[in-house]
Amino acid sequence: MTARRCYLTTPIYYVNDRPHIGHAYTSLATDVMARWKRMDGYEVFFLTGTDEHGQKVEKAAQVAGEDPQAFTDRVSMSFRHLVDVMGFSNDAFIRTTEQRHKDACQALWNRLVEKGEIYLGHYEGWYAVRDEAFYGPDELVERDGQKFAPTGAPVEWVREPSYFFRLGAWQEKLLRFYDDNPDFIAPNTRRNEVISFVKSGLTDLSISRTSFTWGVKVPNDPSHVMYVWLDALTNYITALGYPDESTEAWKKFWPADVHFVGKDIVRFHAIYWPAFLMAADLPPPKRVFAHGWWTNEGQKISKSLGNVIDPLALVSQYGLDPVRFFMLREVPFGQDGDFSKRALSGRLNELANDLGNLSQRTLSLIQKNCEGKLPALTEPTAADLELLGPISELPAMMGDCIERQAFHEGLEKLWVVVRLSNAWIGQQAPWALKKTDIVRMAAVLRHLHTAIRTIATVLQPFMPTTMGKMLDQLAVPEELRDLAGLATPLADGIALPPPEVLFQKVQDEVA
Ligand code: ME8
Repeated sequence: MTARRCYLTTPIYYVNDRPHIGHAYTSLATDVMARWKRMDGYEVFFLTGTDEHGQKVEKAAQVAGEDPQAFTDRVSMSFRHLVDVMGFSNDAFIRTTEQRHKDACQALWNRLVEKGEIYLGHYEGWYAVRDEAFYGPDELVERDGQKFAPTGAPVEWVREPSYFFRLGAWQEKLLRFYDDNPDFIAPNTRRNEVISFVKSGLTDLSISRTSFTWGVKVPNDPSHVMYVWLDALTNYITALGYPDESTEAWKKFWPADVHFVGKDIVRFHAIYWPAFLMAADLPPPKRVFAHGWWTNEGQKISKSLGNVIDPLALVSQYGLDPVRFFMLREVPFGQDGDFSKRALSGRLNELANDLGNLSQRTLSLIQKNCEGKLPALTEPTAADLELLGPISELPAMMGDCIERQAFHEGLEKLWVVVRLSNAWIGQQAPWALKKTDIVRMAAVLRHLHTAIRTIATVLQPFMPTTMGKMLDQLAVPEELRDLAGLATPLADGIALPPPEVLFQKVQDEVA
């Protein structure tokens, strides 16, 4: 049996600015998978952190009038704060200015030198500081006589001595690697883009800069700092103890199971990173999943438009779990999505009307009609199986969706069952059975309890606090809240606390 272990990462975020909804989104998806895997009995290592070197961060520090280290110390804290506010369950938070990380980068560099993968030359070409990326002349677009990267970032002409990584020599090996590992890049649109980019020809990659100093020094040539992407990508192995490959963490968790990234940084993760690793004789990660881009009320999010969405403000206005639910329910993971107040209100009302209503109705009937005690479990009838059949399939269904990072699909399918449960309670009408068949009423309420328990258990990774409260109301003991725990029925007759409303309805807001 393969070990039940799982290593999941978020990108490490640039500390040039405050966190926004995009950062919260990538980390949220990673958090949900990490929580799911833990609940499924896996040993999980979930890593996030901050990317603190490079020209972009150096410039932001200059603009702020601060020393780069003091600046990065300060801004990095705001990403730690985001972790707390969003309830992320990461096992570690890495900063690229840590000494252990600089050591790891230099060790990887030395290994690449030993393997003959690095040579000294001269770089001359286009560079976009905003993207920290080199672009070929044929990739640029021209507007008003000025050249821009395909991302819209301004580019500048750079000419300086540089070390190069022999990326060109990796073209065929990368293509073979994608072929042998069809799940390495997801979704498929991104995979196709990467493959066609690689097929169009790879040139050697400039991996050092001499025109600024805020970076990891190149071993034996301190006039160069490493290209920030070589530095940044290495974080995924630093965190496991690299270059010490004898650590427990390294042996347990490398290669990573999924690197969660936005579609903007696929090239770095799906081309450069496996090439660096294979060149250093290290195994490449198993999968890179690139999600789409959020817009705000139909507009691209940008500082200049002043429409950046602050996740902290959202959480303080709507509450954490509704925001977590909204982000993964609203948009198919992998596609672009739009944030609008109207969509958010719609999803919050869905929580209140469907899930809140189901549990509130069931639990208050148990409170009122069964003295607050869990009715006895009975053999299900054919009618009961119409509820319990789909309910029993939820854990496997969600597990399958999460394995594919199809969070939206998992929630969509689960919601069908929430609605079915509400329809079932309507058909069974336990409130009417009270007068006609009290035994049947008790049986119906017990099956509804089972249904809500399963739904709440499966939803815990998405809404940990609220589902924790729902499981409290259902009197599910802590040790039975994982997936394996679902197999153990609760004892008949245990006391349930009086139910409380868990989701508030909101007025529809139109922006
Ligand atoms: O690229 N919608 O850091 P970064 C969705 N340091 N997601 C978004 C988004 C949006 N509008 N805007 C940003 C870097 N993101 C590098 C990564 S990893 C070794 C180094 C998310 O601060 C998305 O995940 O620019 C994107 O990939 C990431 O933030 C970029 O964060």
